Amino acid sequence: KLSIWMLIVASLTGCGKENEASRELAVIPKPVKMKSLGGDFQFNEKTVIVVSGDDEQQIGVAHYLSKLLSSATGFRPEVNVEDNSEDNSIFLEIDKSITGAPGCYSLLVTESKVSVSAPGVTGLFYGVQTLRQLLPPEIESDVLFPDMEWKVPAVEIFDEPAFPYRGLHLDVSRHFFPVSFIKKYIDLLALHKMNVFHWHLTDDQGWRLEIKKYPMLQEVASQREETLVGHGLEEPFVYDGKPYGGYYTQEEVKEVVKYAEERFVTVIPEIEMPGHAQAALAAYPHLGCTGGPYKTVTRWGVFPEVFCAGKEETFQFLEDVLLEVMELFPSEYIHIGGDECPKTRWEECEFCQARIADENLKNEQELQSYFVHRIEEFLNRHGRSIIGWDEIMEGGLAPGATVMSWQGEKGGIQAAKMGHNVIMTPVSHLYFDYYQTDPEGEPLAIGHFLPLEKVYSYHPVPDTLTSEEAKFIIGAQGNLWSEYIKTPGHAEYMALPRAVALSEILWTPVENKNYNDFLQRLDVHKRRLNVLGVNYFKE
Ligand code: TNX
Repeated sequence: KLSIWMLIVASLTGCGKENEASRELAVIPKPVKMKSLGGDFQFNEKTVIVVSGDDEQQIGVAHYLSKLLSSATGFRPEVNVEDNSEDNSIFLEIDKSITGAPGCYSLLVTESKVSVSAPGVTGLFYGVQTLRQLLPPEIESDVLFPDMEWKVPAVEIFDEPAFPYRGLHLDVSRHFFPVSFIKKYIDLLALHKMNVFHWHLTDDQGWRLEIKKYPMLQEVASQREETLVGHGLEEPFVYDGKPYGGYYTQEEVKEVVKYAEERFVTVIPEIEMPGHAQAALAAYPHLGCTGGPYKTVTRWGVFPEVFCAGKEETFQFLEDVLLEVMELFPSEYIHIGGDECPKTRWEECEFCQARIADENLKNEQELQSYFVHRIEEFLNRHGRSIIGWDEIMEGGLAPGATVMSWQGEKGGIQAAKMGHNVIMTPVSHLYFDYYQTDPEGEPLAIGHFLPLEKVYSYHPVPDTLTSEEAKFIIGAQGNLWSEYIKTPGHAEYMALPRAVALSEILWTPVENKNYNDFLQRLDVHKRRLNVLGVNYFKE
């Protein structure tokens, strides 16, 4: 593909040099301002890390960096609070005079030292991620590279995120993923300066969170009788006939939340209601309108059995569950689902109809709104806010709700106009369960087509919003639904590099985005992903 003529032309025009510089500074997401200074800092066995204060989190970032720098190099840089060596140090300093969006930082690399400065620890952590990406990819390795020169190109950077909410989602209900993979996923978010992991913990096909008060959730709702292994036109449903299940213990969840916290990632749990609830109903059938019996669902889709909105027991159950959820997850937001809730059972249910009459509601849409409202009030009383899929707007939006707009941008636009926070996650651009190339030869996916370039082209703020309304778009998120994704390797394959493109959409100012430049940096970045053992999609 590269002809000798192209190489000659490139060397004559100096293109090669530029390429070299952009390869050296192949940071993703692209920093806001970056200037190459020439020369480099050589990291060696005498390099120390110096922190400007004894704040626990700041020291935590320093140790994180020290660990990152140890395995491949064999040096384990000391962390000093006292600054007694000017040269050959990596400084991590809190500097309140630096201003920018939360997470901003500046990074200065000269031949004698590295300084990461930021008004807060989050910024220090992001500065460390940039420093990491400026080091050779081998730095990520667990095995020693004894003869390697650990050079960082001299550079001056100022950086800040364009959006405060930079999310990636994972559905662990349709298929279950082990804690080790959840941690790797969180590591990948951190590498790309993403800051929210949306953990889709419950759905019709499995409830994956231990709730002490309701043990049947573990025993029954986390299990299903068989697993759908594929579908084809000739044979629409193919099952393996083997039982499938799994859930996270509360201890494991605490471990994940702490792991994420150390990487400046907030874990937002999602507990689906009132729809996508059949696994919970299989465990506690009295919470459904008909009283069951129900089974944890084994195929994919939208199902009529939902939480009964008429019975008080439903609210009691959900409040108890949410109390335990709040104990485990310190996030401001709790995601309550709200999508795809068929109303057929409610139409036929005497309890639901009585509720509609008692509360003076017009119809089942308003009953759903009543449901979400009540849960919102409960969570608000405990100092939390709700996020819901855009269907929560049906029948009237709960007053403080944040809307996750997945059915295109329409719901998000409408919510922003009403003064609600919005997270954009449209199927058209951010559904990473869709095919990323010609389906021929690809592992089975849910359908549709979403190539990398289309993801990169996405901008979360629609032009139809005024600048005042645009402020309500707090960011965007990529969703990874796992109907057809059974293994960690397959999840990585679907998520990357599309999530890498997403990170740049959310961090880099839209006017600095350039797809070809991104692809060049991605080329270098892929070497890092290789060393990290990430099974990303390769053209
Ligand atoms: C729609 S997105 C769903 C999920 C499916 C997904 C598959 C959303 C809120 N609901 O239940 O897994 O499509 O792409």
